Amino acid sequence: MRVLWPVHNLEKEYNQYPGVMVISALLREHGFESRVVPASAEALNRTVADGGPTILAWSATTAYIRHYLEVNRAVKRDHPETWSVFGGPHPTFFPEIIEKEGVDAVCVGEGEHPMLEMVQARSAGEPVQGLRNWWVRGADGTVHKNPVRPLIEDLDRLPRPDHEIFRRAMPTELAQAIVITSRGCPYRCTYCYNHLYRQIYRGKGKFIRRRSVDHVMEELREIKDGGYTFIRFMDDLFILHAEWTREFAAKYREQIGLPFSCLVRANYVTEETARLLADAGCHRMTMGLEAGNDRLRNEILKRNMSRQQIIDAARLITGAGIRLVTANILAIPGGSFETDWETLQLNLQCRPHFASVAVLQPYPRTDIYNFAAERGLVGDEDLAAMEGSFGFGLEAPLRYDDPREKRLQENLHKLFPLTVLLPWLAPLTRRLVKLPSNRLFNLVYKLSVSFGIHFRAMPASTGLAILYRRSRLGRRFGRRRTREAAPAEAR
Ligand code: B12
Ligand code: SF4
Repeated sequence: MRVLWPVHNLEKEYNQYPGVMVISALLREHGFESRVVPASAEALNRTVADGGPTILAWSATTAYIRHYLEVNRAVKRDHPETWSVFGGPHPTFFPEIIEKEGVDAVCVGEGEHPMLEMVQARSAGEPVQGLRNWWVRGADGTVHKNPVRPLIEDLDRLPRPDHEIFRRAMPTELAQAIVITSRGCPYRCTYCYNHLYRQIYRGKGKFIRRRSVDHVMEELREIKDGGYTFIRFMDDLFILHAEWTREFAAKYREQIGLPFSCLVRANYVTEETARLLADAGCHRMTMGLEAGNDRLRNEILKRNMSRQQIIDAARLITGAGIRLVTANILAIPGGSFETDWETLQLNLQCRPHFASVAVLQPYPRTDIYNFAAERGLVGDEDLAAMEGSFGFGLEAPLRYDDPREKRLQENLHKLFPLTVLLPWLAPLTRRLVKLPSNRLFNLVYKLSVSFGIHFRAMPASTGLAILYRRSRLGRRFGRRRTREAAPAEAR
């Protein structure tokens, strides 16, 4: 039995999916073939046709689900014998996608052991209807809805993530590696998936868990040997545990030393942490600023932090020589263009190296979605746009009584990163946002984001390597190189 993990736009993707990597490691440990493949119907049909029994394993966020369901449906029509399973954030919150054509089973929550059991049972020809965490469609069409098992208590017992699965599938060498050292977050921000996850797992074990520093170091040594130049820690709150951070900083500096980035929260940034991580090689910290207006930030988004905490943390981070990237959200329900402008102002005070900015995507079933829906600002029919956006949309999904207000907010979104890079533009930006929406603003947005990510948020060599890799030239040249180097099973 082989497991294929389809990934959208694989030839341009430069990130790996840690959830897929850890499940894949477990499957390979148990002798199953597991590989990442391009998520297109033509490519999948070809691959499925020339192999044995196959499980298509889709790892889906809301922004990708529509596309994945469509491709899966097309493949299943030609190859009904293939078994299609879905997992990841969207299926976890919407196991109802089991009703969609071509979906055989949906995994709710953590997928390591559920997936292993599913693959073992399918290859042995045993029934799968009763497997925990799974919603399974039976032969007669009945849907079996099984409860989730407890959360994995000790993350050190999981195998090291299978970075090879992405390296083999991607056309050129990858520059940066994504690593996760913990699961869970103590906060309940209304737009984030954590409060929903908590509800699913209430009474099913400790929510916040962390791998030991030594377990993480083993993974990092492999990554270093693999030739990566940058490590991107994507834990929800990397500096949550002060003692862990101290041990990590000392060992990382000694054993790894590659530049890295991590995600932090203003109220956890201390002088000591910033200094320790800077000495260890921290190149960038990404910090949620989210909203400049206190009411929006604390009452609506439930961020639980003051302006002063944000300003102090920014000073500590940049003072330690670490690059600062802020994460911001515009078009928040209950807000306006003027509150979005306050967000820009707070960024100008913090002086980040780059400001990433999104128009709020109120993902269904989150508290912010319910808040907006109760006020008639969003409805089920608006979900379609989010389910097919492939990332942050350029349009605000909220409904507006006044189209001018929507235009102001959307235009500010496009000009935001550039204005933070060049603060003297602020008076001009305030005038420009009144113009009709136009393609030039979209272009300015794309160019300033690309510049900010590749040259301000990453070391220039990594940023350039990624840009090259995504370019036509890089893809053509790199593909040849990988063909020569990759083992036959990966082609
Ligand atoms: C790392 C990360 C990324 C990485 C990797 C994405 C990925 N698909 O793995 C990158 C940088 C590419 C990324 C991009 C985006 N991300 Co992101 N990201 C995260 C982050 C911080 C950690 C994810 C992670 O690795 N967790 C650890 C692993 C072990 O958990 P996991 O991924 O959930 O996987 C487990 C289970 O879900 C399950 N599982 C997962 N897939 C499958 C598949 C099968 C078949 C099975 C059985 C089980 C299974 O088993 C896994 C192991 O237990 C999460 C927040 C979070 N804490 O989860 C946001 C998060 C997943 N991202 C989010 C978003 C919105 C995005 C983007 C849309 C943003 C954008 N502007 O483009 C894109 C989508 C890109 C994409 N194709 O997925 C949202 C998704 C919300 C939603 N409802 O969909 C999250 C939840 C954050 C949030 N705000 O709430 N992201
Ligand atoms: S602090 Fe970050 S990860 Fe934690 S709940 Fe808030 S947004 Fe989510």
